[in-house]
Parts: sequence; C-alpha cells; structure tokens
Amino acid sequence: MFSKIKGWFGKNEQEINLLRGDIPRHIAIIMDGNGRWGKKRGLPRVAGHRAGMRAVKDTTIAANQIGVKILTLYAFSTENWKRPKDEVDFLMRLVIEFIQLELDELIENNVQVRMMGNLGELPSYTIDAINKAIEATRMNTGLILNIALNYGSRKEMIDALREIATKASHGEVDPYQIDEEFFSSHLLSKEIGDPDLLIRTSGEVRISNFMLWQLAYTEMWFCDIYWPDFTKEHLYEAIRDFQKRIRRYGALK
Ligand code: V07
Repeated sequence: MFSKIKGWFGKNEQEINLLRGDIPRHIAIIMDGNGRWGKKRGLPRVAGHRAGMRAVKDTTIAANQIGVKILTLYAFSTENWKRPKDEVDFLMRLVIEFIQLELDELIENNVQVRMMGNLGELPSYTIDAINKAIEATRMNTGLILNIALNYGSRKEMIDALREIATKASHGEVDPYQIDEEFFSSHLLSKEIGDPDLLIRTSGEVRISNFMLWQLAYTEMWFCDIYWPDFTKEHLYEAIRDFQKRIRRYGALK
C-alpha cells in the first residue's frame, strides 16, 4: 500500500488515473516527422531533428515518472545512411549535443542509457559520447532509455541466425533445441524483451524494419503529430488507449 501512495506523490489527477490501470512495461517509439516539421516552418530538415530532442527528453522523464521500465527510441536506422551526408553528419553530432545537454538530468532522474544497434560503424566521437552516457548511468535503477541507433531488424535477425548456425556447426547447439526463446536470446533485445506498446508519429502506418520479431504481440498506436510536437499528453493518450484495449481483451479471456 505504501508504495502506491509513494507512487502517487507529486502527480496530477490525469497521471493518478493512468496509474489505476496497467502501465506498459516496455514502450517503443518510431520518432517520425522531424524533417517534415522543419519543412512546414520553412526550416531545414535538421532543424526538426534538433527540435525532436525536446520531445525525447520530455517523453523519457514522463515515462519514467509513471513507472514505464523500458523506453526504446528509434533514433537512426541502418537505412538512414542513404540520406544526404550533411544530414547524417548532423545526426551523429546531435547525439553528442543531446548527451552534453541532458546527461545530468537523466542521471538526476535515475535513468539508465543503453544502445541497440551496430555502434562499430559510427564516427568515433559519437561512440565516445554514447559510451560516456552508458558508463555514467550504468548503476541507475530507473527507466532504461534504450536508443536504437544504426539499428535494422532484418540485419539483427540475420546476425542472430549466423551466430546460432556457427554454434550448430561446432556441435554446440542441437537444431531441435532452437525455439522462440532461444532465438530471442540471440537478438539485441535479449535483455529488454518485447515492447508492450509501439507508438509511431507523423501519420505513417508502417513498421519500417523496426523490431519485427519483437512486435509480434505488441499493441500499436499511430498519430499524425510530428515528433518535435509530441508531448507527455500524447504519451498519456497512447497509454490510455492501450489500457482500454487491454481491458477489452481481458474481458474476452
Ligand atoms: C536524435 C532527435 C530526436 C528525433 C529523431 C532523430 C534525431 C536523442 C538521441 C540520443 C539520446 C541518448 C543517447 C544518444 C542519442 C538521438 C539520434 C538522433 C541519432 F544516449 N535524440 N536523438 N540520437 N534525434
């Protein structure tokens, strides 16, 4: 009982109402519409990317406050390398900027930063900043902020398959031992598990090579808001809809 009261401390009515229902353990977000947000204002695409950092910070803090355990954000896909070099360079520097600006506040909020994706292909200055954020938050016990950077789901699954096939060829794995749990344990998400809720902003209704295996049973929530305009109110709305669906589903069972 005490933990419930402690959990309600400093929260508004809307937040308390959300806490009456199930809070998704793991939320994943495809942060789309940054370039279009800039264009709409007559600004370059990268102005939208920079503005999107505000939404990253606010969403992280809000999710942490209501007890979400894991927030996975799709920040840069393996396909994003095809964008103009200037934009890619900007995004790689934006990582550093975000960490410089926000690392202290993430630490104050007990957030733990993790990365999901192929970091080896990133510029060394980006890798250094990321490692600094991971290292500085390693012992934190609050929300896990899992940044999908240079991530692609098909590549993730091919890499897992290759690792398993290699083990099998060395006689370390019996092919009949390979089941869903075994396969999952070779994916980049092995420690964080599957998302309960996927949010995609900006009106696109696609998965775009994001956590294809992990989204098998995930509730999906789409909105027309451009990512830089996304606020914690939108996050709460997505969670309220999630709770309604879960209740209906629960009534059927
Ligand atoms: C990126 C800002 C948000 C909109 C989407 C694309 C641009 C935050 C990070 C970040 C956060 C923590 C961390 C490393 C990076 C980030 C990229 C792009 C590549 F440890 N925002 N943001 N990374 N954008």
